[in-house]
Amino acid sequence: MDLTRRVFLAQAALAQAAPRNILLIAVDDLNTDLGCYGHPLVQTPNIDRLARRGVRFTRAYCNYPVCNPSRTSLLSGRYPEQAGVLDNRTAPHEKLAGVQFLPEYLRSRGYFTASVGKIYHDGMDSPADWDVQLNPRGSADVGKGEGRNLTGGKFPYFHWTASEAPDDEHPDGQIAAEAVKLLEQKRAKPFFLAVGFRKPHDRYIAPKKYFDLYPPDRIPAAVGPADDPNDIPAMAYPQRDLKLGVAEAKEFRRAYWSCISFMDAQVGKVLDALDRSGQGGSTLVLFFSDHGLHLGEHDWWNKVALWERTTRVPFIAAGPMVRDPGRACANLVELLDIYPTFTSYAGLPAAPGQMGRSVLPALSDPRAVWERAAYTMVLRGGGKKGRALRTSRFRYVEWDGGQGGVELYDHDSDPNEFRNLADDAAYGAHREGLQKMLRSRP
Ligand SMILES: [Ca+2]
Ligand SMILES: [Ca+2]
Repeated sequence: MDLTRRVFLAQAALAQAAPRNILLIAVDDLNTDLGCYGHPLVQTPNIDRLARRGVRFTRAYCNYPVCNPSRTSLLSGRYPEQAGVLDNRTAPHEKLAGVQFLPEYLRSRGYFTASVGKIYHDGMDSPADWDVQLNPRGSADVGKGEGRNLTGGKFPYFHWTASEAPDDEHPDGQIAAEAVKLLEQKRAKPFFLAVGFRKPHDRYIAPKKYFDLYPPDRIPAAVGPADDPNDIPAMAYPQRDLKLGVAEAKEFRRAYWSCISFMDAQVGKVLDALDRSGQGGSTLVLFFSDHGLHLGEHDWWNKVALWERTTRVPFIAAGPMVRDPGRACANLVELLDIYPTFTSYAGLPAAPGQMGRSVLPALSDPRAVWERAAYTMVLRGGGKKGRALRTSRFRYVEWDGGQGGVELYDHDSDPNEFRNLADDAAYGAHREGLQKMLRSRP
């Protein structure tokens, strides 16, 4: 059967069956500091509620630890080097002319598609992607309130504000409100609604009531042994002039977590609207972040790194096929698995060139176990690359093909990646196997 005929039959099936709606909730710069991922302080009752009715993936990884390359990779279903987008300036389609990204693919096959907030890196959507695209930016007053820059102004983005403005004047409050309106509309087509929240991305601005959830005296100061950086290659750090004192470190964590709780409250508004709409039973909901963030681990305070803290992301799926809800699943997942997951749920043919695989089997069958490796890369100065593999047990990283250093961490004994075992002879066979696996990657 030729492709045109297959697409026609798939569209006909789509029109007859119960609508297979998709709600994608993307969060910017969110690590796994969430209640449902076991964080002892961070309050996220709404994301936790989604996890209770879905499946929470505990080993999900981004393919690039920066906004635009990560989002381009997952929206195209290609690894970053294949997509050719390794920075925040290159347009997603620049090297992929003619390739249908996820929204366009669903739209051209019968879906109503809508983007609210940040899905693509800002301003980089293709006109063919969306029926509706909304990007509320908040009122001018959100920056008013107590706060300060934590680096004396050296890094402008290290700024927090306990805002006096209420939720609905902030960009994320307005993004939730627009998503709620779209969920309240009746339409004949199934929908793909992509809601992209902006917090906890810097600057760390949230209404003051969320800061009040985190009394300063409860915020931890230290996060690892002082000698941790000693066995880390220099190239692993994007820069070494970013330092925070103890007071600033605690304020940074408090502000980041406050932004998470604020974002969580907005997620709750969208989930409530989905329930009220009566469409929850036929909607696949996927919650994820484009990459994680360091809060001082390994003496680092940002993203653009290849450790667990930046590459690991929350990834929660809920929908009508879930058996045994509330379960955690340790199967390895990459963000580029999202595209084939959605086309599989929609009952559509897989899009050409997809490098990921659907995670749906893990939702419908708790016994569905797979062993894969997650691949993440990052670009350093002079076009030099860092490339990392995460298997269920190890993280293996090569900087500049090994010339800039190698890292090997054993998660069975060292979940915080404190001890680099790359030069440990006892791990020689593991290192060799991982190197071979990494070098076979695109
Ligand atoms: Ca981001
Ligand atoms: Ca170390």
